[in-house]
Amino acid sequence: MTFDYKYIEEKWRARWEKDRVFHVEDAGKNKRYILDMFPYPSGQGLHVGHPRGYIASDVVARYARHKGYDVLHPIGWDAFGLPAENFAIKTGTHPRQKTQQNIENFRRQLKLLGFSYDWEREINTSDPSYYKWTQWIFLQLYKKGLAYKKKAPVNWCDSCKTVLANEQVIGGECERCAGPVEQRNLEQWFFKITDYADELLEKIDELDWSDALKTTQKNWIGKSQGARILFNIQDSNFTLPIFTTRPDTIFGATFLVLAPEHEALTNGTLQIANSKEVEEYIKQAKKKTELERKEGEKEKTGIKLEGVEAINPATKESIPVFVADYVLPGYGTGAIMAVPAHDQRDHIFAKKYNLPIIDVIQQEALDVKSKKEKGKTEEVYEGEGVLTNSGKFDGMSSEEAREKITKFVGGEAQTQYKLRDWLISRQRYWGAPIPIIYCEKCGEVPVPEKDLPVRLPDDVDFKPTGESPLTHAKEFHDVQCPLCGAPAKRESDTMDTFVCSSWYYLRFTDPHNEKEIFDKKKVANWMPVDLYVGGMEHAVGHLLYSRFITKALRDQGFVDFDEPFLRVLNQGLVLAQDGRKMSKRWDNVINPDDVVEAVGADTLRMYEMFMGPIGDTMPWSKNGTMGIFRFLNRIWRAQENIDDTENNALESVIHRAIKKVSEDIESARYNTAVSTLMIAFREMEKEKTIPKEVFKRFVILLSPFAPFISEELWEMLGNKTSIARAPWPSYEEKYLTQKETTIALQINGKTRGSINVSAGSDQETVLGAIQKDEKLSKYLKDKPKRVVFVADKIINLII
Ligand code: ANZ
Ligand code: ZN
Repeated sequence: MTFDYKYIEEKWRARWEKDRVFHVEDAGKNKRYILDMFPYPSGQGLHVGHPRGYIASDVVARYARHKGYDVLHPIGWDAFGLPAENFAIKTGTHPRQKTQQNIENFRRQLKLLGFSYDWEREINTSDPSYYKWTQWIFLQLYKKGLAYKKKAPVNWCDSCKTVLANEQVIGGECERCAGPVEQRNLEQWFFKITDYADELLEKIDELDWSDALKTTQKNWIGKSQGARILFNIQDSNFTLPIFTTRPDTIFGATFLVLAPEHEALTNGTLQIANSKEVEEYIKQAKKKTELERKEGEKEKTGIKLEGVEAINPATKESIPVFVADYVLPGYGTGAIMAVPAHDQRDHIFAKKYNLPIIDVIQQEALDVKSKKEKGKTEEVYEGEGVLTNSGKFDGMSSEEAREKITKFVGGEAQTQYKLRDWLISRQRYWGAPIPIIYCEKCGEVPVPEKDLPVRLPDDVDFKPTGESPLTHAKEFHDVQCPLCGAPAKRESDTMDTFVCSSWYYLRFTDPHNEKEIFDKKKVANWMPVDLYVGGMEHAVGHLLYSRFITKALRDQGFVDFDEPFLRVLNQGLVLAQDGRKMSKRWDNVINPDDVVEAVGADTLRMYEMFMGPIGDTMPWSKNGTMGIFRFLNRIWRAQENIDDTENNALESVIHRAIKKVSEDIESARYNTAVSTLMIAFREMEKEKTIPKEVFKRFVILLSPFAPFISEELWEMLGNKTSIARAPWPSYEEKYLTQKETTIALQINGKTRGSINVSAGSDQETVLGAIQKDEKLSKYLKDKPKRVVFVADKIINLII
């Protein structure tokens, strides 16, 4: 008998669909919402790395069904976005058509792998029935002042011809095309996520997320406690506020620095003698990316503002003022007091322009000595210590001095966040239109809710020009003002696709609702998501945006919980066999279609769980898949050895496996769950026969990992309904604690040896063990006339 995986998989795929096995209606008392980060349906289809997270979540979803939960396990498509549009520009295929094709391929591939999605809940963010509600969310935020338009320095990618959110700029480059990102002053739409900065930060600690994920998000929000201190400008009424986290170092502040974007440089408040030179510098600075400006080691550039002096409020001495691009706009006040002895950047700058460097913080005495001995007094000391050269504050600890000095110079405590408002407008075609109309008389007018969706027109020239392609779609663009009826213009920017994905998990609870975004009761019953599986790359974008949207909707009474994702699991990458990332460029991409063809979906699923801890990055191994394939074949053949005998040893084996596999699934150790199955099965194989009741339970344990073969075996064992909801077996303590005992083997009353068996083994089991023992099996060559058996003690063969 061989394992005809092709036949079996096809059979069960069809059966599941026909019987709606994974369809779920409403959440009962015991619900589990298990979610994958829904995919962007790219043209390449899936490679074997993509399903790793999907398999893990499917194992959990299937396990939860066995445990009797109502399980919501949906899937859909994050279908708007640049790749489809770029493809359209290259080939002329409409993004809608291309996206549709890609979705069909993705759907086929996911079905191939046997994921237990409720396909009746499939959603597509580029469908008007979905983006209608994305636009509706925009309007709710707009009503509360959480969506606003303003001119601001923003990230511009000149090859994608669009602005980008801060979260889409990776190391100064465009996340999509890796082109350089420059700063431009443009009018754009923002969501006011900063209103929620504090709550977003505070609540992270309550979540069951990995430390890496939590830290990344915390740093992105970037809370700094510091002070805002005013510096008077000499011979003027003008005061310049700066933000510092180290007011304790103010006696060492020997100059001030303004960001090139600082308004005081251009609005006439400062009498700058060399304004031409300064203007030139400002122009140059604009060409740099934020990363180039931030880079620590590189040389710092700047220009002294001639004729401008500030007064250090602590020392009352006058100090020069510079413009330099290492000070960034939009953080703090865009101006700093520079303390070159205790800040690396200021130090580099001071060295270059020959500015005084005054030590004001001393390390602990001993450290200073050792530092001096090493001749390193020149180095910048950025840590805490004891004040020196600081007048009456000398000798005070830096911590204590922070508060005291802030008071002394009339400053005020200020909390500062790195998080910026979320830039959501894009000058691209393939996205959800922003529901705003501009009227000459009425100004900015939100589209009335009854007029939603604002449909994305199909017939548009989508070549990017820097202006949104929708500007040129006359019928779309030229409209009537909803308030006064005068001719008006529709907003032609579309929304960042991250807006679409910031709320899709809510829609899955009520995906076909045409009257409202979702039924409040359904959302309340299913949410929050119990387990969310996806890539670490979403730490600061998607996961943060979703938390914000949830909180904004909560504050308007649409949902009644604070956090969307209680537990997040980040799967590691699957590398190619050669240890490199899978890439077309290296021709090392492994397509799951081929693997399924060669060894079946069960093997692929189980192998990807077995390859290593789910969070680790692992290379693909063909040998590894073959090992799993052989394992499944052995299980298949084991059917031949099933009977109704009892076997205490195997009873104990299966109880232990039940315990371990359950615990492993619950704590995301899918790899050790698989090895537990392997170990248990090896024990079963050693026996002449496997009791049916043991095998049955084994098949249930197997089914989350290898659902197709499990269904087939389940049916062969005489079951009429799908294994998907077969109750998960339970274990009893008494079987777990069972120890081994040594039984003496006697022949005609004389001891000839001994054998180890699990305690409580019956006569059959002990005889079986003797049979298998190399040395003792000879005593069984002739059938004994009689057997005297004392459990756990003696077996006496009368020959
Ligand atoms: C004086 C000082 C002395 C500073 C010292 C640091 C060390 P975080 O922790 O990231 O919040 N800063 C303030 N605004 C800035 C801006 N717009 N662009 C660049 N740098 C800016 O950093 C806060 C510190 O970064 C502030 O504290 C300020 O330098 C600088 F021994 O003030 B500090
Ligand atoms: Zn009007």
